[in-house]
Amino acid sequence: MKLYYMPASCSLSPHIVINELGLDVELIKVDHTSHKTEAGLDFHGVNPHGYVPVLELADGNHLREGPAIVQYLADLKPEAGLLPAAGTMARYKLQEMLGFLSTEIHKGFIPLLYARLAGGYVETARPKLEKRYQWIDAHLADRLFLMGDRFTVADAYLFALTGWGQAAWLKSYYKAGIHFDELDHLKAWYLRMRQRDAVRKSIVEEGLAFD
Ligand SMILES: N[C@@H](CCC(=O)N[C@@H](CS)C(=O)NCC(=O)O)C(=O)O
Repeated sequence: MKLYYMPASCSLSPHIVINELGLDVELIKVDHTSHKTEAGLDFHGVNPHGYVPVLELADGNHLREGPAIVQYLADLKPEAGLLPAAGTMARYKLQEMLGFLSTEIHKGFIPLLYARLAGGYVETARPKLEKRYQWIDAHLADRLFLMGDRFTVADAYLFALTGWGQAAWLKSYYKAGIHFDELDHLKAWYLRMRQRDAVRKSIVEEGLAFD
C-alpha cells in the first residue's frame, strides 16, 4: 500500500494509524503547491480533487477521505483495538466523532488557514472553532482519549488538526490563531499524544520539528 501525504497536514492522521499498527506502507510525499510527487507524478491523476490523504491499495484502487482511510487501516488489524467492531453502537459513536472532527474542526480551521482571503469572516469562524475545542476540552476531563481510556483513530485525527492550532505562524497570521491556553485537558491530552512512539515516528518521518 501507499499513503499520499503532505507534511503537517490532515494526512498525519492515517500516517499515525499506520505506525500504530506497524503496517508496511510506502509514504509518497506530495508538494502542496505544485501537487506533484517527489518522482514528478501529477497528483491529480491519483486524486482529481488534489487533496491528501489518499491510500493506494495493493490492487491499485484508491481510497480517499481521512475518516474512511483510518477505519479501513484499523480494520486490517482489529486485534490492535484502534476502533470498535463494525455494527456496534461504539463504532457508530466513533463515526459520530470522526464526522464532528471532519466537519466542525477540520473544516472549521479553513478560514483561519486562509485568513487573508477570508477577511472579516475570521472573526466569525475563530470563536466558533474555539467553542468546539472548549467542548472537546470538557469531553476530555474524565477520559484519557476521545473515546474513553483507549487510543483510537479519532485521537490520531484530532492530533493532526490540533497541531495547526499550536503553530506559531497561525497564531501570528492576521491574528487568526486560536487560543488553547485555558484548555488544560486538551493540553494534557496533546502532550500524552506526543509521547506515543507512533506519533513521534510519524512526526520524524514527515520532517516536522519537535518543540
Ligand atoms: N475531505 C478531505 C479533505 C482533505 C484535505 O482538506 N486535505 C488538505 C490537507 S489537510 C489538502 O490536501 N490540501 C491541499 C489541496 O487541497 O490542494 C478529507 O477529509 O480527507
